[in-house]
Amino acid sequence: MKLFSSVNDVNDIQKLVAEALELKKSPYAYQDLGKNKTLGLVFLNPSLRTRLSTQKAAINLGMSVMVMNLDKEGWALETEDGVVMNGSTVEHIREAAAVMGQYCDILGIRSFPKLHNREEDYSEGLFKKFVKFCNVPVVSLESATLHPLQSLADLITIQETKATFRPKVVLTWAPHVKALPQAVPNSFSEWMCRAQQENLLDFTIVHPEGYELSEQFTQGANITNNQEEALKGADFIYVKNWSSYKEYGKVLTYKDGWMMDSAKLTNTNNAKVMHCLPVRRDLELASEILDGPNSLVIHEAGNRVWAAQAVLKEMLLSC
Ligand code: SN0
Repeated sequence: MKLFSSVNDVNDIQKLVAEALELKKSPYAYQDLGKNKTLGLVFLNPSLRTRLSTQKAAINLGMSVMVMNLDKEGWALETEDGVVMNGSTVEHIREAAAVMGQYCDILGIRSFPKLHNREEDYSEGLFKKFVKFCNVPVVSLESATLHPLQSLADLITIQETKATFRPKVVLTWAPHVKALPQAVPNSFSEWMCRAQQENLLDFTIVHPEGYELSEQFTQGANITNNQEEALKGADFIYVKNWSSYKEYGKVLTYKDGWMMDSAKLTNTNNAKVMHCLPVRRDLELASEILDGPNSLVIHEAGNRVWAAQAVLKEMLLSC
C-alpha cells in the first residue's frame, strides 16, 4: 500500500480489519518491521487521537517518529502554482513536501478544509500536491474531505463488538455551535457503504434537511430526515455534526431535538453509541450516554492504534 486516503485505496477491508485485530492481540509481533524506518507526521491543524495513536502504532512496529506542526512551527506554506511569492507565504509545498520525503520513509498529513470554497476543498489540492511532491508513501491523517484512519477504527470497533450478523448502523447528524468539516461523516459513510455491499451491516444516514452529504460518498445508504424512524432497531448509532455541503460550510437553522440522549435509545436494539471525539458534551451528545454503559467512544478511540498499525504495517511491507 503506497497511499491510504480513502476506502478506495484498500482492496480487502475485511482482511485489514482482521489484521488490525491480530495486532491488537499481539502489538509487538512486527516490532522489527519498522527498524531504521522513520514516520513523519505533519499537522496543519490540531490533533489528539490521530497524533498519539499513529505515533504509538509506529513505535509498536519499531519505527522512529518525527512530528511537525507545520501550521505553528513551519514556514508559511504556499500551495498555489504560478504565484509570485512576494506576500506572506515563505515556502512552496513543492519544496517543503519534497524535503520531508528526504527525511522520512512514510509521511502522514492532516489538512482540514477551509470551508469557504467547495470546489477547492473537494479537489483535495493540498493533499494531492503533498502526495505528488514528497515521493514516499502517504497516510491521510484527515484531509479536507475524508478521515480514513478514523473510519477504519470505526469499522474495527463495529466488527469487534457486534452481536448480530448484520447490525443496523445509523449515522446521525448532531447540533454544534461551529461549522465543522464533512470529512468524518463522508469517510464513515464511504466505509459503511462498502461494508454494506459486503453484507457486513445495514447502513442508514439521518440529518435535518439541508445537511445532505456529497453523493459520491453515500452510494447505497438509506437516507432520511426522520431521526425517530431511523433510530428504530439500531445496533450502532454514530453521532457527528457537520456543516452543510449544499450551502457550503454553513451552519443552517434546524429544529431543536437532534442531540442524542438516553430517551432516544428506547426504540433501538440497546444501541451502542459512537463518536470520533472530540465531543461537545450535552450539545452533540448527552453526558448520560457518554458516562453510561452504551457508550463505545473510549473503546473506539483505543482502536485508532490498531487501525494505524495495520495501515503502517501494509505500507512497510511495500516500501
Ligand atoms: C474535527 C472534525 O472534523 O469534525 C475533528 C474530528 C476528528 N472536529 C472538530 O474540529 C471539533 C472542533 C470543536 O470546536 O468542537
